[in-house]
Amino acid sequence: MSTTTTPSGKKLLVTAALPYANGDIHIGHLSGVYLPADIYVRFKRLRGTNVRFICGSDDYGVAIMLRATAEGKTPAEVAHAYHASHKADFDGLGINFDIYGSTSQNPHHIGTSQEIFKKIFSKGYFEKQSSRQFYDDSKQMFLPDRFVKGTCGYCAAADQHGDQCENCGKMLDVDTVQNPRSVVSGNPASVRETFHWFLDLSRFEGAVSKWLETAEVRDTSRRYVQGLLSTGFIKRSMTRDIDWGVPVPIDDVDAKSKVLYVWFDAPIGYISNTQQLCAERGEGVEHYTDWWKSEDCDILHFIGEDNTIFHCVIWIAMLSSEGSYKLPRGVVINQFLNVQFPGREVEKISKSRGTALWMKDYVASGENPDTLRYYLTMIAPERARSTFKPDDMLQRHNSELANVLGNFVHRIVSFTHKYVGPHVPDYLEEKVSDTDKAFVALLEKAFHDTTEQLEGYNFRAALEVLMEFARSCNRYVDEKAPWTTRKTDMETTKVTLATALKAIHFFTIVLTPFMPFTTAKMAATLNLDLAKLCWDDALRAQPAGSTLKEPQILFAKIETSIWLNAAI
Ligand code: B3M
Ligand code: ZN
Repeated sequence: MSTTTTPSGKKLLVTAALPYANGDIHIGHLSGVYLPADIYVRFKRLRGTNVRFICGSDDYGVAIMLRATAEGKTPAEVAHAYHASHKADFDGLGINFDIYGSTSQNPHHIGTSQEIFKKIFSKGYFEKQSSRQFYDDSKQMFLPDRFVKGTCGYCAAADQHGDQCENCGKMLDVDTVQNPRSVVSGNPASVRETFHWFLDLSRFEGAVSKWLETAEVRDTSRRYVQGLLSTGFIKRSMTRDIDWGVPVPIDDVDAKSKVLYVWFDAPIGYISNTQQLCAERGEGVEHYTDWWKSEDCDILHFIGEDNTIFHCVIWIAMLSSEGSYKLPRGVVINQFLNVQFPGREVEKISKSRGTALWMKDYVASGENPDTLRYYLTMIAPERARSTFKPDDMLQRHNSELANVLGNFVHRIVSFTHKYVGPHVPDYLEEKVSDTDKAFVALLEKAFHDTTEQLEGYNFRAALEVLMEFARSCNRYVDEKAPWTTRKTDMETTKVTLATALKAIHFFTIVLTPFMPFTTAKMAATLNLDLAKLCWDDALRAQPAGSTLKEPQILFAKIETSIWLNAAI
């Protein structure tokens, strides 16, 4: 069958935020970033677009150093271990990146980051400025924000990080933290003067504002960036006094032993991972420009709400000042996910409070990955925060996936085997009734609505359309009652079965972006090679006579799930 292309026919580079290599992946990460990105990529591939899906671990920066100090390891050891663990989690959930790179292991990352820094430097966009920073005399090191703890100078809350008070929310600095001490040694921290290279973001207000006019971003995100623009951008230091990162590549005595700010090198990880992918595919590293500097390719970033400023302001400023890269076509931003355990209040996802639900636990439990993919998509925090409820997931698995979708597929394939044998029945056109025609019209409408919602990044609405159609499928079968008509009117029964099988064929294709494990089973039952099918094939039926295998149980009913009592 044919393969379609998108109307524009452009290539597409999709990136998902690079998770910090200082911790594991939890449901909030999955629902906010990786799952919607994976759904979108699978959808666009089915539509015939040439897509590359880029991700990898974000290995540098203070967060990884802190974790290394806590675990008694080197930062590289910590980063490599979490990198491997992320990869296993994503594989287990069917998040199919073309590459899951690592900023500290990618052979191109340091060079590419330094090249971009130097280019921006040579154009005069950086300002060297001195600033006062906390210092640990015993360890002879500067202490970036999170390496210092002390009492908030505004509200007197104890034990606050050096950059922000969690109690009163105020930003803290060297003058507003009292009794500062080093997290590394526990000793009191002193203050020293140091030089850094600042990017004056206010010079890019015009560029960001222009980009925002045409960028594809959700309304909430657009308003947020417009809000930032209305208060004006500030200068931000793009260098740090730590030794885990990309060395600052300029010839200046004050730049020695400094590294790039992790938010400078991290998004460049999207580029260096593309370079590595091009090299791995034997195309040559230099072909990354086909994806990053070509009019023939669009770039789309998927991120969580806390990364908005970095992608919609700093990254746009970096790319604009560098000058040779394309700006992203869009940034798809989701809000945070909360959790609610049975009998408890809605809570934030928090490691320390035990409300973070880890991907590796779900994967190890052996529960159906598609149940989690389904539920997280149905509650996706696309426009507002939403709440994950383990009991709700279990209930919806049983009442929606098992009772509605699984049941429809199972009974139609079973009836077919029983009434007409193991193949798609042929039927007489004159036996097609208004009910059958109305049902096919519903299928076509579901197809167009789902397509439109997916093109608009409305993954939740797209899946709702499909589940609503699945309910119509059961109603159709109940109305046509093939178990009765088979006794008196075999020709009508064949129409019913063939029409319902058309719907199963439809689901096998259109549900693939959402639930790839399940549709692989459905494809096996229908003897379909999913790799050869495209999105528009969902409107076609399998030819009469195609053989069918025995149905498999797609969703067994479940009575419990690993997270039901997780935080009690
Ligand atoms: N590592 C923050 C985070 O994991 C950061 C994203 C980088 S994307 C270039 O939320
Ligand atoms: Zn405070």
